[in-house]
Order: sequence, then C-alpha cells, then structure tokens
Amino acid sequence: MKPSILVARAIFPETLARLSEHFEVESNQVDHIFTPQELAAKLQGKHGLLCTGSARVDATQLAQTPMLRAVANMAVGYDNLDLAACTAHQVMATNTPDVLNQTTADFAWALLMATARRVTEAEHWLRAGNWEKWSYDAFLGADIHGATLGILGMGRIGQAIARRSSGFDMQVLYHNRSRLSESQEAYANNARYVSKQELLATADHLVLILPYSAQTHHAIGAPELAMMKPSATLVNVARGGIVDDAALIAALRQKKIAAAGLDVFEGEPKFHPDFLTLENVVLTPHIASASESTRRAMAECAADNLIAALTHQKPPNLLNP
Ligand code: 8YV
Repeated sequence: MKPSILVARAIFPETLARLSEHFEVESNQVDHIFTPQELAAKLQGKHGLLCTGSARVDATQLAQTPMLRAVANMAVGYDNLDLAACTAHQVMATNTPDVLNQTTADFAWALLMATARRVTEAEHWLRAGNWEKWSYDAFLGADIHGATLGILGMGRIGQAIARRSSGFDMQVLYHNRSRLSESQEAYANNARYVSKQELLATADHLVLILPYSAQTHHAIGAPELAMMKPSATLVNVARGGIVDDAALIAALRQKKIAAAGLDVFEGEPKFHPDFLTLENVVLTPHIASASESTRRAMAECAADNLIAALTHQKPPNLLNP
C-alpha cells in the first residue's frame, strides 16, 4: 500500500502527478487555506504533508495526527514548523534551501531599486494623470551606486544579495549571528562584519534577510529605526515579524528614514492598513521567490524530500537533528 499524503496548498500539476506515482495524494487545487482544525481533520490517516508557510505545524497539531511521519515545507524559512515538537513526535521536517537563493536576491534588488528611486510612487502619479511637465525636483531619490549596502542576516541569500552590489561600486557591511569566513566575505563583494548598531547607523540601503524566530521578533523596532540615517531605505524580504510595523509606519511618516520596500508583513496576507496611506513604501505580496523556474524547483525539492522521507531514505533537506 502506498503511503498517504496531503498537499495542503495548490501546486504545479506536474509535481502532483509525480507525487501520485509514490503516494495516495489528497490535494487542494482550489487552494483553500485550512484552519488548524481543518488541517488536523485532513491529516487523519496521512503519513506525509506538503505545505507552505500558511500551515502551522506545532505540538497541538501533531498531537492530533499520530500517523504523520514527514512534513515537507515548500519554503526555505520554517518558522511555521515547531521543530522540537516535530522531533518529539518523530516527524521528519524538511525545507527547500538553495534553489531560491538567486531569485530571492534578484528580487531584493528589484525592491531596493524601486524603493530608492521611487519607481512605484512615480508610476502611480503618472497613471493618475498628473504628468504635465518635467521638474528638476520631481521624485528625487537616493543613489544606489557608490552607496553603502547593509545586510542584516548573511546566510546564502544575504551573500547572493551582497555579491550583486559589486556592479554598483558599493561598500557592503553586514551583521549576522556569526562572522563569515574570509572566502565567503570575498564572494559577498568583500563584505565587512560590523555590529548591529554600526550597520543601522551606516547603511544607506539596509536589507533584512534573516530567519524569523522568537529571538528576531521585532528586531527592527523604534530604537533601531531611530539609529538609521534619515536618508536610508529599508528592504524586508525575510519575514514580516522581524519588523515592528507600527514603529516603521511612524518612522516613515515622520521621515526618520526615507523609504521602505516590503515583500513580507506580520500577519500576512493581512497587513497594517496604514501602509496604504504612505507614499514612501513599495509593497509586494511575498513574491521574492516567485520566478517560474524557482517556484517549480521549490515544489520539486519539497516533493524530493517527502518521497525520500516516506521511502526510508534520508531526505536531502532534513531539518531535525
Ligand atoms: C515562499 C519564502 O514563497 O522560502 C521562503 O521562506 O518566504 C518564500 O519563498 C513562502 O514562504 C511560501 O511558503
């Protein structure tokens, strides 16, 4: 008998077809977002779960799903999984690292450049029919070339973001849980390790790309924003909860920083409504990894992990110790 799995969100039909070769698959191509209770009900009798960040897998959930052996998260971030609870319930947990590094780094740059050069703000103004004449001071933004790029969280995506800055003759500063090796720093456009305070005070453009956890919750709040330059821009392609949105809105309103580019929001897809009242923000709906080929690679990577986990092989991206 084939193991049974639940694919909790809509996914590429090709990946579903491949999973069906190995498993009895219950899919959700209508893409209903399951409540925790619905997820628990759907997981009865299932051995595996393929999910995204919208599914919370914690001790309460796992206590109701005794047959479950593996959870494959289709994301590199896994703050939606309680790893200790997974381990306690002998559930293998996996993520999809590496396949999205370059695409996410590309998008961090898209957001950084749109934010610094006020691209979306200018476009909205043009679409609204406001363009009557050229003005010397219309939409003046911050230069990217020659500026100091700050990166908070210097994992593989952070390094890929830093590497791209060499074409803009930028200086790169970073802060991370630990310092990179010399060769990693060289790869990351000769990035220099500094304290979080120095990073905040010095960066012209600050990119957040660190994992979300209790330790990084609201790592950027009012005190941190107050340390930044009034001309600085902030980009978040990590997780919304890293930033205190109310503090960021206040800082943007009072021009304590110049602008922000946000792909992630605390409580998304809901977000603080006041963001919509600000002109100096670029807002996107969590799409940093959303290139055709990368999303396919993520789905295939999650499938690889689930197939390995449920066929007595070590999943390539096993997270539990
Ligand atoms: C995903 C992400 O699209 O990989 C991650 O951690 O944030 C995105 O690439 C999203 O989390 C869907 O699960």
